[in-house]
Amino acid sequence: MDAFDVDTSATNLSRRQFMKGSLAVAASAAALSAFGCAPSTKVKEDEGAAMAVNPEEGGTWVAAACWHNCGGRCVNKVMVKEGAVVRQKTDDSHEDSPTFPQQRGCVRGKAQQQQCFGADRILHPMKRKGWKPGGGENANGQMRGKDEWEVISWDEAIDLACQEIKRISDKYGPTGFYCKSPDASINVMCGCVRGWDTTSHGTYTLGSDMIGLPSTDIGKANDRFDLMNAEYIIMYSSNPTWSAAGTPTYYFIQAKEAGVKFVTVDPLYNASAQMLDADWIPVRNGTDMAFMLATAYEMLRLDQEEGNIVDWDFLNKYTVGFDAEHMPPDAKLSENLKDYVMGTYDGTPKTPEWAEPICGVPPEQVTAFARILGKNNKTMLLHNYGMVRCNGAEMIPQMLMALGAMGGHMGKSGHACGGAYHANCGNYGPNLVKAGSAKKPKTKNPCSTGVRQPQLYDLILAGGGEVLDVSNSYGSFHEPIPTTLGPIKGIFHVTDATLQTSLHQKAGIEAHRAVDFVLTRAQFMTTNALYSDIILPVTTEWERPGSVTTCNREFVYCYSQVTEPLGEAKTDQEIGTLLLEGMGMDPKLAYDTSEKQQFFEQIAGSQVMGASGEMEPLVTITADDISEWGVEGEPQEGIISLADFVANGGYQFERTSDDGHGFIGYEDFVTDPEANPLPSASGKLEIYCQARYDLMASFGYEGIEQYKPYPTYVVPVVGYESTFKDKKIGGEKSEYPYIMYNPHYLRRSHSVFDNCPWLRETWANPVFLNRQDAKDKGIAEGDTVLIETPAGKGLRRAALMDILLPGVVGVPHGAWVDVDEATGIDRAGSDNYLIGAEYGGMGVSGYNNQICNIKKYDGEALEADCDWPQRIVSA
Ligand SMILES: Nc1nc2c(c(=O)[nH]1)N[C@H]1C(S)=C(S)[C@@H](COP(=O)(O)OP(=O)(O)OC[C@H]3O[C@@H](n4cnc5c(=O)[nH]c(N)nc54)[C@H](O)[C@@H]3O)O[C@H]1N2
Ligand SMILES: Nc1nc2c(c(=O)[nH]1)N[C@H]1C(S)=C(S)[C@@H](COP(=O)(O)OP(=O)(O)OC[C@H]3O[C@@H](n4cnc5c(=O)[nH]c(N)nc54)[C@H](O)[C@@H]3O)O[C@H]1N2
Ligand code: SF4
Ligand SMILES: [Mo]
Repeated sequence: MDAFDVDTSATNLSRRQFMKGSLAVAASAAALSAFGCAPSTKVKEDEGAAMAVNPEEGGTWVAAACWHNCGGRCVNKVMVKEGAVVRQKTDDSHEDSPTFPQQRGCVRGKAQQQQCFGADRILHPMKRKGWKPGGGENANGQMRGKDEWEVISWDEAIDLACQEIKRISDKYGPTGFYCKSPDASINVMCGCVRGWDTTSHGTYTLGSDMIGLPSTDIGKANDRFDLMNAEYIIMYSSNPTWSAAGTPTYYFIQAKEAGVKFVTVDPLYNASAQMLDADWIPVRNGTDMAFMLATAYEMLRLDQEEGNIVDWDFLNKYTVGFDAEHMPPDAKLSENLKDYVMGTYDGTPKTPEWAEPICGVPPEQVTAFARILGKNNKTMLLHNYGMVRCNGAEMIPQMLMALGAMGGHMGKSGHACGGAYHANCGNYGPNLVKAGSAKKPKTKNPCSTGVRQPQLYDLILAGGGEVLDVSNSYGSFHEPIPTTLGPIKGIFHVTDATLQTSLHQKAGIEAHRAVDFVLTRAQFMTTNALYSDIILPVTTEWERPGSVTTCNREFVYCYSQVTEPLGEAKTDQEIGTLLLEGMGMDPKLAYDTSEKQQFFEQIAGSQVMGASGEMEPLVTITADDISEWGVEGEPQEGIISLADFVANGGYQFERTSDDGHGFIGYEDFVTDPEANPLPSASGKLEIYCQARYDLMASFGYEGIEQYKPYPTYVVPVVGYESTFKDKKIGGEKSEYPYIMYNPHYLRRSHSVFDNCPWLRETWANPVFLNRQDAKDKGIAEGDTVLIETPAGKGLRRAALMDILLPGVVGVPHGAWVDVDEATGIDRAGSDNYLIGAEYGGMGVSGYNNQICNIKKYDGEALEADCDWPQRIVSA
């Protein structure tokens, strides 16, 4: 690619180098020196990182950040010697035991040193050669992604950026800019139009509280010790072994060893299912509603024929909308779930035979699943969110909750129904330790408009237009505010990988080429950076004073600085400060304390559950500590000294199964529903929910007339039906006969780590194909496959699988797009290059039920990703 002057010598690490981590680090450090910068490392105690010297190695262990949105939160310790990381280890602060487990890291964490010291780090401010401030022709926008780069000074970078920001701001005001989630400096400097998206929690993002669930359905599954009391744990669309590394898998293994039987409902017999020896219910992506409705039908049938399946007492007392006798007072439609399932309204009972052509699950498996959900079993229905990141999945939250309620699986030991997500998966309950706040000032974006993220690109390309503003910020929807936006001329990228992780990437690239100015903070030549004009080198967390994060209810991690900033990299706060100064504004409006002070505030404000049952200060801080750190604060009494807290890498609350800190979700509500109402209008679980439906209907998005205020089967705007001509299941197949989905993949945390040579070698990032599908298409293992969708084309090498449902194609999430400008084909297999902007219902980003075709590629075969050169831009 023209944009890179590529130096491959330091990058293609062999397997032997991978095995010898320290050698490989030396290689990266050498590459940095060649770049005019040898990393220097700060190990002085007075810098806040109290480190235990290891005399044997002559190095120093530091608790180092692993800061990504990876689903885990683990201890990651590095030994720093002569400016390089020479060893790495995980939690060894105490002996490991099932009740007091170490917070062990994953392989990505071990490759973290290549994030900080990687040969491809961006170390200097860079400018795209063809860009000049002033807009229009000066921007030379079509060259974004193709142009060459030049190193410029910080002074020049800030001066150019501020000139352009002022110009755009003066002419167009706050709506002249776009940033998915602006930071304090952007809010103060100019403001911007924001993008909202349904990312992690899919359709649970819309009003979970309105149906009586906690926000995004997180927090009402039980404490880890209670997993052992279940007879069955259903892992619905859930693969914590991949997507929640750290302790969750360990807790599930303990349940397995205690005799709990596992069931997985998933198009893939995933790694968690394999490890837990789960029974597999293979459901086609985006068709869970059909499967769930048939399960409800079978529960009702079995209950009538055999009894003891449906917990009528639970339904009647704690829910509304299941049947005609228990409707919520605000219902505008006299319909209910039970009558819909029985076919009262449409003459179609939602039997397993009705569901099978849609969801692909054999009827006998539906019956078996219905029995497991029966009221006399101790069953936990734990879900992740893959099945709601689908078009048409709007009513899944209500349906899944209805199934849990039909079996009465809430509020009792051994029973649960709720989200099992990220680092808290398998372990919910009030926090026993908690990180303090950094106490940064609050800033306000002068523009309140949030636009559905994938729509923004079309809006930019159209030079502005009408939008319906429906979401204030992540997770909070409101009645639509029709808004007219003018042209967007500037794009900022801060801490999101927006151009890579949002739908409609092809239009996104064009939109980036259409504006006057794109300013990106980056550590590497990421996709955002590649299509920018000015890149400001930002530090990694390893180059900052440190921070405290709440990892799970039992553990807070405290990490410290590993090295001085590499090259000319600066922290986000330093960059924000320079920009504000460049704009002639007071940086104090955005940042009123030092980063060191913020770190200290987090430590001082950290809390632990005390003997009294109240949260109390966690860390003991002396007057000497305060003067050594050079910060402002008051001495306080806690249970661990500041030096130990920093050196150990935080604090873990030691648990036992009878410590009184167990937690059963919904226990208070089930014990006394009047005294402890849920957040819904009726205070109960709303299987029929007028409020959530009315809010969604007010958006007026496509296909809304198909929906009801209770769960029904809806044909999605794009989904399985679209794999047939005329959307008729069973008819002739369409041009795109397969369903594509995006597993969150081991190599990466979203887009992060995709450039890491060790991880590229470890995880190949293939396209997942069913073996028979591949055979039918003449595709063999390792062949280069062309994946075609209505939105774009991408290449990946084939991995053939017997554990993937036929008709399903897995394109792992987050690969850095690499468009061949001649063919328009993306060589990297970026998920979002293959997805457009179609949406309906609530506007969910339907990552997991897109349509595609696959073929053996007749062009040049792809090399393995680990043999691709890194994106190294030389000065
Ligand atoms: N097709 C498809 N798209 C998806 C998904 C899917 O399943 N399929 N999943 C969605 C989900 S669930 C999510 S949560 C989103 C995630 O979307 P993003 O949050 O956009 O993804 P990340 O790759 O984590 O982006 C973080 C970026 O911040 C940069 N960064 C790291 N540290 C710093 C720092 O200190 N300062 C600055 N300025 N930058 C830093 C990283 O290099 C990276 O570019 O993606 C969504 N997109
Ligand atoms: N390694 C790694 N871990 C991560 C991340 C990452 O990027 N990489 N991202 C983190 C973030 S922010 C998030 S939001 C989480 C996401 O975490 P998850 O939601 O757990 O991740 P996914 O892999 O998208 O989906 C989980 C399972 O759902 C299945 N599935 C997909 N679609 C459907 C469907 O329509 N129906 C059913 N029944 N099953 C389906 C998939 O096959 C998969 O086994 O992961 C977190 N952890
Ligand atoms: S799970 Fe996440 S936090 Fe833990 S070591 Fe892996 S990448 Fe780091
Ligand atoms: Mo996410």
